[in-house]
Amino acid sequence: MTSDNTRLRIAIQKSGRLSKECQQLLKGCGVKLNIREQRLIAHAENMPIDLLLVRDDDIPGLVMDGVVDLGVVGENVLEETLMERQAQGEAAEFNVLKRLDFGGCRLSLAVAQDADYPDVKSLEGKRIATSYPWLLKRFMDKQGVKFKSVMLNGSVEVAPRAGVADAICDLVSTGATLEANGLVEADVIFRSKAVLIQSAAELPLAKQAVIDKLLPRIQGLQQARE
Ligand code: PRT
Ligand code: ZN
Repeated sequence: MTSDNTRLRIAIQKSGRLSKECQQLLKGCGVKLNIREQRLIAHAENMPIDLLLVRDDDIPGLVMDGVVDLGVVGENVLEETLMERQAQGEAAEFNVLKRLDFGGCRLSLAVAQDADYPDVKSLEGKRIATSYPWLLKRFMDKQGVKFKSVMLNGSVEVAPRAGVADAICDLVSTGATLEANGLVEADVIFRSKAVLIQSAAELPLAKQAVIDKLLPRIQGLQQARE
């Protein structure tokens, strides 16, 4: 990354469910981007902004460590990272500048369609596969239900059929993936949207001025879409 500390650094997802809308958002704010495949960095042509194109999981940490000034990430990933870092005594500060109108989904418990699930207590002592162990644990602790976490970073929805878990806790939007895997949504534990976050570090005036320009434009774009 260039060491030019006058350009605002924004981390967005390189490729995935948030990337297109993040790029459109910036474009809508008048930021001219020249994003080339396989590049970690993209420089805006008409504003002092550099984009860092990364895995979504890396975005909260980059903001909390002050490596970038802003980031766009799902609240699910943000909250999970926050709890993990707090537990490990790592820096975990940031400010939410704006909740965005895309990336909507929910983190839900799901069980086999033929499972007996009167309520979450029926998962007592069961194995639950998830990529979100901290969010899951917080919910289950609140409910007073003990369980065994099976950490999977992908293919969570096949875990019950594969016999490695009794239930799953995964992101859902349309529900098609659950249905295709013979599962039903049992309880919603977290509702998420993409958010724009800022590092807690104090910014040079020039960078703050760019943020002050972007924010009302984002606000305007979102209002126009309502
Ligand atoms: O490579 P990288 O690590 O950057 O990407 P990723 O594969 O980890 O993330 P990605 O692109 O799948 O999702 C990025 C973010 O989009 C998530 O962190 C959420 O904030 C948001 N989001 C919104 C979703 C979904 N909707 C979603 N449906 N993320 C994932 N899914 C998956 C879900 O895990 C399941 O496999 O889609 C499937 C369920 O979708 P339905 O429509 O069948 O219910
Ligand atoms: Zn990811």
